[in-house]
Amino acid sequence: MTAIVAFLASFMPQKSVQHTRKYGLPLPPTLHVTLGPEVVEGKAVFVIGDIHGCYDELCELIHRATDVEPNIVIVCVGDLINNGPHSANVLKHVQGLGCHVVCGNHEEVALREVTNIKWNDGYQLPDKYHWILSLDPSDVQFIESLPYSISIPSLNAIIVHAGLVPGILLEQQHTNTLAHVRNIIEEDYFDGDGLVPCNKPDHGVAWSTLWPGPQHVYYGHDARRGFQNNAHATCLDTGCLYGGFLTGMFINKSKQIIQVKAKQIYSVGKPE
Ligand SMILES: [Mn+2]
Repeated sequence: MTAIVAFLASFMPQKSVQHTRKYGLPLPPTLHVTLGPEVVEGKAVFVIGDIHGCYDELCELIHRATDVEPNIVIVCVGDLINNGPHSANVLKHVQGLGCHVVCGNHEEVALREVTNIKWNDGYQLPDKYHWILSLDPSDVQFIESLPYSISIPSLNAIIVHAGLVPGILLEQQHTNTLAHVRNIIEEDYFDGDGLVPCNKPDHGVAWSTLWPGPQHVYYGHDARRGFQNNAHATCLDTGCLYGGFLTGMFINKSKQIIQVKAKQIYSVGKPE
């Protein structure tokens, strides 16, 4: 089935995407970043799932990863922040370590709140976003600059926060897909819109089950389904925020997975 969907999708005309961003945010300077040999050659690439302010678990995960491979390049799938205990610390730590990060839906929310604070006199910042007030301008610039995908051609890998619609070129994928999609609704190709991205978990099927490759996609955003290892897509969001695990994976050589158990349940309720 997957092969058929991908085969059909590859023949459909590509609609040209209008690049916009949620909440009317300006686009980052580069939507799609490529890490070439000058960055990754001779190093182990370690991809880390959704952190959501879980700073202690992040430090432990990186410590354990560097015990395995001292020379690593770290790539984060986004949602570094919000709803967890130490969002600002996580932001500063990943910058200090020179991690490569893609933009998640929660980075967009943080930028929306920064804009609200800046332009709306007397804006009542919700309590859960008060951590934003401790950011330096350079931290905000860092979030503003985050791309929506990171490709590593030498490893045949793409890292995004949420996912992709099969049959659409990476450069033609909408930012809302890259940072929000969970499922795909299959509509008629002639009377409908073909493969339609959707972020509701109970409509359609997981996008990653339809993704045909050839690149392998590493992503997060789907704590409800948790770790998923499809033929050409691996989900690394294992709900640390909800008392699950923070997961990282070496994506060259060993494919070794390292997990750190959450120190506590930081958010109750159904994982998003
Ligand atoms: Mn997310």
